[in-house]
Amino acid sequence: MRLSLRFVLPLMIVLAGIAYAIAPLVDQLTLSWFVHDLDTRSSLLASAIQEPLQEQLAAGKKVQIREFFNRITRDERLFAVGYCASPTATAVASRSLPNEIRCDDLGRWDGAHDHLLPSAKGPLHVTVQPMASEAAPDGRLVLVHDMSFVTRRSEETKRYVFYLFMGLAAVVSLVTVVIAQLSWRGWMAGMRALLRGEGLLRQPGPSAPPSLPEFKPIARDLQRLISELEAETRARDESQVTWSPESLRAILHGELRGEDVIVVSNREPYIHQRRGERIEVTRPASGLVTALEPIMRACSGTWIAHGSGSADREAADQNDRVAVPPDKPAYQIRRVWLTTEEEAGYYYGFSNEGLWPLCHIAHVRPIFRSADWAQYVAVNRKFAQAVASEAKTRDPIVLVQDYHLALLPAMLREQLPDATIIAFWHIPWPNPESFAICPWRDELLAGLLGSSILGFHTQFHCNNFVDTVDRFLEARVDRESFTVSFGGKPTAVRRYPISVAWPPDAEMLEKSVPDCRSDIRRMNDLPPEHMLGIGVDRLDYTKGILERFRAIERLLELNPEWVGRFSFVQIAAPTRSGIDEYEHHEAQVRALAAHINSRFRHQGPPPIVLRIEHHEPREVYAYFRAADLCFVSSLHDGMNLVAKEFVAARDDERGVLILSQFTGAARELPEALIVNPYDADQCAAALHLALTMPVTESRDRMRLMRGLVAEFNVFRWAGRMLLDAAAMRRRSRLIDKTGRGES
Ligand code: GDG
Repeated sequence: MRLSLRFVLPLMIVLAGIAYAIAPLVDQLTLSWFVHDLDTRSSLLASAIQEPLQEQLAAGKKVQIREFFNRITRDERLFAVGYCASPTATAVASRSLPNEIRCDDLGRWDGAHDHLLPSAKGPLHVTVQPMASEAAPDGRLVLVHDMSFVTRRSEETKRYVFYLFMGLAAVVSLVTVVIAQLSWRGWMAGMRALLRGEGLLRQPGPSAPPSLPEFKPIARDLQRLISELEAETRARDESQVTWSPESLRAILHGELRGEDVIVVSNREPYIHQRRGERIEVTRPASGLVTALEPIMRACSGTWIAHGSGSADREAADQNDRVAVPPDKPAYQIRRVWLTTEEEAGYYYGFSNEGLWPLCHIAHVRPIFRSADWAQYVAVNRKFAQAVASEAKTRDPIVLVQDYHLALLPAMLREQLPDATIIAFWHIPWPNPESFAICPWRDELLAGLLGSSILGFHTQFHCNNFVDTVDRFLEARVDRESFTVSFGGKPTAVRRYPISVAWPPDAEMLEKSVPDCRSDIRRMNDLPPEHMLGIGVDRLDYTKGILERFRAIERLLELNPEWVGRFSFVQIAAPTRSGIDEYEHHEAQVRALAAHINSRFRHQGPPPIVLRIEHHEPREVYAYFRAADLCFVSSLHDGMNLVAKEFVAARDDERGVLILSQFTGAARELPEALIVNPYDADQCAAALHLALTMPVTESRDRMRLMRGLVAEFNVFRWAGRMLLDAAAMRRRSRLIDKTGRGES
């Protein structure tokens, strides 16, 4: 309506102006037409009255002539008639003949252009016609017409012209507004399709909107603009937020209005184990659990995971749920039960003998068995059913974790089409050639592309994923917005570098650094001033524990002054014990540690203290605080949280971090001593440098790293994903609303 008025009013004003401007022209034109009319009329009148007039002139009856003239001037237009026998005669005329018309002055009307004579009553039209007779060869007849009607007609004509132009304005406006409205709707529909990512390609299927070529040139610009605006807003918002459990809770309540959040992972955060008469609760050694547990405490949602503990069923209620943490319940675990065959095929087989080595370049061959794949599909479906039964709304936010559940996003999309599914891939994504060897490559890609957002730790892994899709699937890849459209649904591929809680739980830092130093040394039979290195890992071949030990051996060879003065404690949590490769690896780790210790032991404490057992988080932190250096030598690692935990644990700003260049963490912590774990000499040099580094230098490095981990903590990791999900939901609700409003 406002649009129409904005357009119609100026148009009417312009047309009224035009009407006003052309009115004098119309006047002139009509006047010339009327003058021409009266000229013709006068000639006709003259010939009509010629005969009776000639007769009366011949009879010399001037009085009758005058009356005759008076009679014929009763015609409303004929104002006066006169006759001049000669230029010197007096006119015989009707009473109304103006005084200005005299017989001796008739010549002025002969060549006159407009024949007009102004008078008090209005303009008069004067024509002089020859009226010769024998008695008066120069006789002339004067006919005077009243032209006041011309002024009246001219006023009327002007009015008509004005109305005509106004009418024209109304019709033009109406037609234009209707056309504009129709085009605007079409344009808006196109824009909406673009924003949904549909306008750029013709989607398969009969109901798909047609591709609009006129939008293509602006599509990219528009999408880039939106991403830039989002990134800018996010950066601004993020920089203003101190990321903590409270800010995360505020996001959930503010941005997501406390919507239903469900986490799904293979590993559960609390495991109930039977120890004789007692049930013990343990927390598994898992980077994923370390990261997500504080998030769930803040969100109070539901965490769906495999119930793997020997007392898990006993601890759960009849709905397979248990409230955790046990001492201060904040959220629910919903346990999914797997048979021994399912666990063997899905977890040990396809996930850990297939996908794990496939995605890590650690030179261990992946093993793919079709029986494992069948279990993987079946278990993913089981998890999908559990999510559907736990969802309290038709559009929950589901956070799908890791490579065990690659098919889950697409399965969930079938059951909960309106859900916002965020899948996070915690391990590296290899290059397309490496990934392509998996016989179920396309199924895995299609499964992951069921998610709304797919996250990786680094941009490099995002690029590898998008390259893999581009190479093997019929999907549209937009590298500007980093979005993949598969089967008409877009998936945003994003980098979300994971991190640790900041500040760490107060109980982790309860014991002072000097106390940790002395207690840990005493527990390990090491002298009080002994230099100490620490490594904390699951006992996995990707973590480079063998390479780490070789580097220590090399250090002792190259710098024998450290023999007897330096020991390295390796905490190695048993993991995936049923798999041959892991058993073999554990044996190799034990043998190498024993070999190095036997080689250098004679001169005091052993160089390597190997602790192959699970440790509680407090103990792990005590080791971090007691150590002079921490060595992370992964051969390939998505992020590696141990590196960040070591930094978080050092509130004394001491300690040196040696970090493999093949971890995601190396991209964020350049102040660590970055090494290639395959290069034993380089690693040995880094160990020596760490052991001799001046306090000022190690403090500067540690300060910078602590600044980064504080700012980019795990609450920010989760917060960014949830903010992106919230923005996505707002956008799709707006599109739904405006789309419905129009139809
Ligand atoms: C995957 C990716 C990514 C270790 N031993 C014990 C123990 N741990 C804890 C550590 C740390 C966690 O386990 C290991 O985290 P990582 O990040 O090193 O590695 P993955 O388990 O392989 O995790 C990895 C991570 O997912 C997160 O996305 O960083 O790249 O491979 O928190 O402290 N914890 C306890 N006892 C132990 O004996 N309690």
